[in-house]
Amino acid sequence: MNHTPQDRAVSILSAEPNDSTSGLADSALIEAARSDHLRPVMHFVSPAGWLNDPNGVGWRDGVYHLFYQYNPLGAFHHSIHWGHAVSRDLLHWEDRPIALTPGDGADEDGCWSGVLVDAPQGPALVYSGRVGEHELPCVAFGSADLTSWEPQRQPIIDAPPAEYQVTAFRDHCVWFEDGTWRQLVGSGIQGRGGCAFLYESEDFVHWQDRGPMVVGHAGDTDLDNTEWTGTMWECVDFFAMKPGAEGLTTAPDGGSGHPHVLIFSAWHEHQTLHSMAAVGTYDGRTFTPDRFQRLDLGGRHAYAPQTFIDGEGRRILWAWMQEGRDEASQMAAGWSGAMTLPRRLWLTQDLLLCAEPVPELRALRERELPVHVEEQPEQVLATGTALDMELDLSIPNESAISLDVFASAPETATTAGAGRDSDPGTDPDSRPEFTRITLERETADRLTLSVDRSASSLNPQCADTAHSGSVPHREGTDLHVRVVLDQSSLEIFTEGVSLTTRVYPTRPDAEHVVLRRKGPASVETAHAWTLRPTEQSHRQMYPQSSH
Ligand code: DQQ
Repeated sequence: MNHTPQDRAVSILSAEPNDSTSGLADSALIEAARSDHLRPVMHFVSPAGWLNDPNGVGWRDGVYHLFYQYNPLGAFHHSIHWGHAVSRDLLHWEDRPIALTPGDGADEDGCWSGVLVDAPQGPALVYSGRVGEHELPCVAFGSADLTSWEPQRQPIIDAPPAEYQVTAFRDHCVWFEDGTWRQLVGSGIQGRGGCAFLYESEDFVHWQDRGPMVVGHAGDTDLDNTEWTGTMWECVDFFAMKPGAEGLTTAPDGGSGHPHVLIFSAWHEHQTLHSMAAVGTYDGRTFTPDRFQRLDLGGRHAYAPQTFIDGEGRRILWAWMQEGRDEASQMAAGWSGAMTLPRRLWLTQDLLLCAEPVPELRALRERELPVHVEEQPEQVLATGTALDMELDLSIPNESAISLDVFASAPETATTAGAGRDSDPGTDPDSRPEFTRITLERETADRLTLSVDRSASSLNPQCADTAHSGSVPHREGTDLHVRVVLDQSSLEIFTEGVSLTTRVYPTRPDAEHVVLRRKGPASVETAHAWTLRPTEQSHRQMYPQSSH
């Protein structure tokens, strides 16, 4: 397989400002970001600069809180702060002052990922303070309105458990269970696999080591195996969930007898691989996975997810939509990273963790486009680069349906097998661009969903590897597919499976959606809407309090 350097990003990019754009004034960064046509218009993005993991996600008194890994100095991973934004509808966000800034002491080189907790002392952010190349658990206590924070600048756990040789030790999940505070720290044990260490505390100040709650099996290093669990588990997130479409969920509860879910991001030697979920049994001390699954078929483009329970009792997830263009392009664009759409989770009776966009997102539909499905095997279905589409499909045996999105004008887009390497004699600037989504029948019970990015961009510095995976679906039953496009992001949802990726079209006409059918497949219904932009009109790199 031909991997461009951007196919696997490292969790710590070059880390030092080494380009002229890093010295840009705040207003110039914001202006650069806003003028980039590849910046999503209805996904959450930082004012400009760098964004990675969602942190401290939560709901309090009707308000959603989204904290996130943020570098206000520029679009590179360095000196990580915690940005903060609030929303009442999960769609429109208002910036709040930066919550955490690296300081003297335990977080002098960065305030890495963590969570928001209602601690006995009041609101608390439990996060990973970074010094040099190492992280340790830290805490900051905050005001009731969650806008001002006092980092303690002392680790709350002094070191990883001494009896294990760990691959790394960071990221947190904290809950109250059976009269005790519990904390997981993401890690890995050399020679064994990723793991989550469990700690307990009576007072949220002193934390006792209870050993590994669960250890994976690293096995052989296989970076191309999309189901490999890696050698370290980043961003652990743990909760109970009852099987059923309602997604009934609680904090972990070893006495409940309910299935438990551990979400983590598989990592290996600075490479961010993909997010996964383990579903299994928790007895209050040990978690025994029955199965591991991919959380999203787009690999690192839906990385470091974190979940919370909202006022309606839904478990909602955001993940970091990591970029797929090179570092220099990110720096020049003045921004990097976006959140996925907020997704509601539930567990099937077969203990498969599923996701779909929250229904609130329908409110962003601006205009319904006329969509007429015709008989011919290939047609333009819609035009736009910020679109929400819903289709009901029938894909019987030996058939497939493809949608080319971000596709240049059809005369060129329809060239069979066209791709960057397929016709070296063609003028490079007139080659077609398209990103091909395909759903193909595999068995009576299963489809394959894939995305081919080999012709997504004429810019050779963009990730071009394909994504694919299985979708459980019984032939002859309804098949509903949702596709959301937002400038450089693509999210596909079907049967509870999601696939998130990033593409960077360069051609001004790369705005068509082209439908193709193979064999007896058919489109029963198809709808498309343009999407309303949601970004606030005035943003600052260092937002001030509105109170
Ligand atoms: N991102 C954070 C870490 C985490 C990683 C650093 C995952 O805490 O392990 O920005 O993307």
